Amino acid sequence: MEKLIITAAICGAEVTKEHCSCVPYTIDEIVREAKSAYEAGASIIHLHVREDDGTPTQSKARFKLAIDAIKEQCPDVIIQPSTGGAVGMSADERLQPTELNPEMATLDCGTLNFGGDDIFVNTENDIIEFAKRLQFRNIKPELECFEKGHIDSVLRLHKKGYISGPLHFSFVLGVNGGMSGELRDFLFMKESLPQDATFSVAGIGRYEFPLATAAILSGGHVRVGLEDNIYLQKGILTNSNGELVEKIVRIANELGREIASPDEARKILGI
Ligand code: KMH
Ligand code: ZN
Repeated sequence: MEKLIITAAICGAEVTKEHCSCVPYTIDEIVREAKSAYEAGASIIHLHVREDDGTPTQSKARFKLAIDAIKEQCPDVIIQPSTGGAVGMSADERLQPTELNPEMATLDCGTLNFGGDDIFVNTENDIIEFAKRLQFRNIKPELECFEKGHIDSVLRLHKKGYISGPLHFSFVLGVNGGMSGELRDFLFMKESLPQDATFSVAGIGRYEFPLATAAILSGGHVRVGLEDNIYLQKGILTNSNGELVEKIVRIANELGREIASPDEARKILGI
């Protein structure tokens, strides 16, 4: 089996220090969390940024500060800025970090309810515009799919040439409004992919570690981090993103799956 690529989603846009005190807001805190994840074995940092008071922002300048500071501490890590940002942001706002030409960025592949009254809007035309931007700048898309219909959209847009291969999917399962993170849902998603695609799984909340284990066993890759889950185990908050990554490394070691370095991850993903 290929080595395991671990992505750390260290910050997100929704989780706050009230949920878990180690959620990073300032640049120093973001670097601290990225470094802890990288040193534990993460080869990709999925990055959102915040103002110092915790407000989510897609500001190009703020991303540049964070990326430069992370690169000083973790020189070879792959940085994957979010183009999802936070619910309610405009497409132009969300796309700002692509102007920094990162190696990767997310591409959200469909609209869904996002808990409560929020709707995370990604129309087909939005997806095409975002995909064109990534293609133009030679940025590898991480194809975030929150349910099976999103995979179908990707395959249709890939056929039309809007999304170039090799395709790398990320199943984000367990969002309230998206597909749940039961094993059967994961298997349905995985079996819907073309043979030559790679995939990673991000299980939200209690789904994080069971789905990570399923991904490790089935040749997929894994995303963990405070964006998705703040608990190390039931009722025990994590002290850092690094602790969440360490747990994945322990599980992977037990199951005989080696961990990919950032350069090995680049090869696997065709970056
Ligand atoms: N914050 C969510 C609304 C992404 O990073 O591309 C969207 C999100 C997806 O987190
Ligand atoms: Zn995100």
